[in-house]
Amino acid sequence: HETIYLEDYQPPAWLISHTELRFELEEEQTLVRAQLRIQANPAVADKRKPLELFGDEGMELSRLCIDGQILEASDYQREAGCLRINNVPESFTLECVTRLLPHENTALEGLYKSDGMFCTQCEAEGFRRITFFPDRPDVMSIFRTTLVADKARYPVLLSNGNPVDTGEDGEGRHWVTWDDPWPKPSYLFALVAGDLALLEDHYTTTSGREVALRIYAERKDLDKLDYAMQSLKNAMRWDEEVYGREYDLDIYMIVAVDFFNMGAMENKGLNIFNTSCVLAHPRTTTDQGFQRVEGVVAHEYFHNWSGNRVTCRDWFQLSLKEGFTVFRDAEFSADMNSRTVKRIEDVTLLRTAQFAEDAGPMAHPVRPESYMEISNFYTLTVYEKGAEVVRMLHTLLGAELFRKGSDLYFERHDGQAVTTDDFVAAMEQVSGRDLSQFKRWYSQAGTPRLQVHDDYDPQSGEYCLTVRQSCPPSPGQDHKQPYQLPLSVGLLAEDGTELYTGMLELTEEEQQFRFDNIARRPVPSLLRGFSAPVKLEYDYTDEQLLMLLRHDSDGFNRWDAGQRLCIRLLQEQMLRYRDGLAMSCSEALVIAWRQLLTDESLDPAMVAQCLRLPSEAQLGELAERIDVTAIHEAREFMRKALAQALEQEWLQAYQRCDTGDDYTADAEAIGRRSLKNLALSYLMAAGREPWLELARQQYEQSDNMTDQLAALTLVAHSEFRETADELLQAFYQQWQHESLVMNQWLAVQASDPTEGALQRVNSLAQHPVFDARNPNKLRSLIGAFCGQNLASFHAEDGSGYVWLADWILTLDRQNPQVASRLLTPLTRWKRYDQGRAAQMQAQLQRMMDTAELSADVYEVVSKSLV
Ligand code: B3K
Ligand code: ZN
Repeated sequence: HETIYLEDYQPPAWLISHTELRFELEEEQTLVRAQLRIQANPAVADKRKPLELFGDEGMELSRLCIDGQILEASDYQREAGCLRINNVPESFTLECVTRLLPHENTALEGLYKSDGMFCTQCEAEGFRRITFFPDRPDVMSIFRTTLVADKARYPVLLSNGNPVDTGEDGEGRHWVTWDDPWPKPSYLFALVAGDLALLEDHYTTTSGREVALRIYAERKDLDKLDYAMQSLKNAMRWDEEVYGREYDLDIYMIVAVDFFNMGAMENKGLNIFNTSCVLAHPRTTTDQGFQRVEGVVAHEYFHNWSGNRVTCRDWFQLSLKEGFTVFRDAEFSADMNSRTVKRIEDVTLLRTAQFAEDAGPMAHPVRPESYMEISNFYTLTVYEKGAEVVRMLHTLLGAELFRKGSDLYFERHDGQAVTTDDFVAAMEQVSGRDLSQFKRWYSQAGTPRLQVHDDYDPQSGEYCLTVRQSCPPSPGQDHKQPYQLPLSVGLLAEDGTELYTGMLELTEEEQQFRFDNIARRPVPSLLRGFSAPVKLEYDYTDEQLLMLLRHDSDGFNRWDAGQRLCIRLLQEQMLRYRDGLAMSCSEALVIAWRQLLTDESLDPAMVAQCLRLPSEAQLGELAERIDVTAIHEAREFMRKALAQALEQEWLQAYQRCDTGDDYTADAEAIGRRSLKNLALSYLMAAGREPWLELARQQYEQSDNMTDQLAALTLVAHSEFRETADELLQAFYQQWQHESLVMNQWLAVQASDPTEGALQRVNSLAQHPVFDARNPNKLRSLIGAFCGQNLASFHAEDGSGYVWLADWILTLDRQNPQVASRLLTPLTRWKRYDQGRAAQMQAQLQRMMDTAELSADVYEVVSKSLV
């Protein structure tokens, strides 16, 4: 397996102006005829270069012509994913016919079948599984695509752009030709053929273009498309208002497919979505599911500008489109719902999973420098940290200049394939600032650490903050240069009055900031709104944190103060547990929580966020050595203690939030349900029979999946095994025909921490609702067990590790991308105690010793073993 380096980038020697494709879709095979209009790239000096096209090794080439002349086998060479043709003219038409077997394509890359329909996934390098092509994002061409298929089986034939012609071929076959006027790279190509139902609506853009909006799904899911449609219209309006970006075709299509490696794909004019990111109905979809649909629909829509009209020069620039688009969709969701809650959720994900990635063997900069398999770099670092980097630019420049910069970026690079440097250059130009130091955020990996100290001189009234920044080494980067970053700060008096509010800018390794006329020693509120993706250390007292939790004017930092306090208390209990001492719960915490829980003037969504203990995964990320058992025991102890100490208050909060209103998916209703179900979870943790009855009642009487699934999960994870089995069985009976609901059913059981978890997941893998070819099912079973059931996965005998490794080896032959992704938990072996680390390492070694690993799994395993 070969490594590709950013520094080796060369512009393409050949350009394609037009790509004409004809797909003969049949049950046993698909024939693809591609006609490419090719010219030598005038910007590349060496004109005698052979033509090199990418093409998957397994793809059958049945015809190859240049300007109508069939090529002899001696005119070209095929080797390792590449087709080389020597002695081609300056400009010519290449015709190429390939034969594909979509029904055997289990990798779900290129052309494949999902539940009887044909669909494609081409990002990043799937187009080379369809035909021979310069399959790289900086080669953009105009596509015209004809699909031919049996009319009864595949009445709907879709591709990018607009339908321009259609007809019947006799023998029950029909065809449709699609024309996409916008030049695009091959990774944005898509087709769909199937028997699909459709929800149609329309949208008028600010300049008056009428756009048909069509969302396609299986007929049985037609009632689950309204929310995606509304989200799409909201996103279109938002992008016009906030970024001045309009849609540019007459049709915008979304198709829902059940077999999909990721969330969704932004193919030009024809988005293809994992059903889990588009279908939504109150009866079958949780609040979280609704918000995911809204966010992903918006994300893919926003790519039409940040990704499609302006695309990436090469895959090292992936964050150019992904980081920016995640920032855009996060701001959209913040505007549609609660800004602070959205921020808390995003930061929690970053701190839990991205920080862990930064500290692991696959750590890489937002703009990676090398890769073996690009699919391994669709990561939290490229997406979420990349979005934080764009957010910092927004903070440093301010909203107005940032918008000017984005306008300039879109205008200057429309129709081009560009780099993150080009993005930053636009921001530099409009602001007149030098952002060269800032660009270290793109080139250096690892999570920076900020250590803050303060001094106060009561005589002079001067307060001084000293900030030291550092960043730990990461693979290939031993020493890091200081970053430029915005540090949003408030200074509070003891009674909570705000004495200072502002944004400090860090550029040095160590810097001091002085504040005058401060009458008393203030409490600093640091890194407000999480203004930079760093780990901030300041030696707060418990009292200071409690004060911030009550009074900080920054909602995010109010929450964060509470979390810091919980983390500290949990870490103390972990030590006590390890030393065999009795654990205890702080009375001050109970009092603070009681205040939050009983103050009816507070936003229930925020209260719920504040009263949630940090997850086991997050506690693990924070630990030097991860002690799975101590984390689990300390957290369970605290949960139970807080449950019992506040039992009446939890019940009152439950009753207050249980309004009996009809289901709506707005932020307020979602916030109420989140506090209600959190209260129920603490009542269940208190462990008394009446609360089991309350949960059962909620399970039976709720009219929405949020409440039903919350109750099911709590009972299923409790010691009340009889009721647990009864409800799991009832849930199965009720929902066995809803594939997405069955995913939840699998995940609930896979994440059940009670005794015997491995045995349960093993038998679920044999259950008829499970299908090892469907990535959603794999994530629900294997992903949930290894990622959310930490105590079981990390069982001391190593059984969880062997189980995962067995799965990876099986899946790698079938779907390398999914295999490589599921492998993540094993890569963190160095963070665990010796016994566990050795067993995890042994499983990685076992995989390494297996012949013929895919590039995907090979890259992750080999880097993890270093
Ligand atoms: N751009 C796609 C990612 C596809 C990755 C395939 N390996 C989804 C998105 O970020 O919008
Ligand atoms: Zn994206």
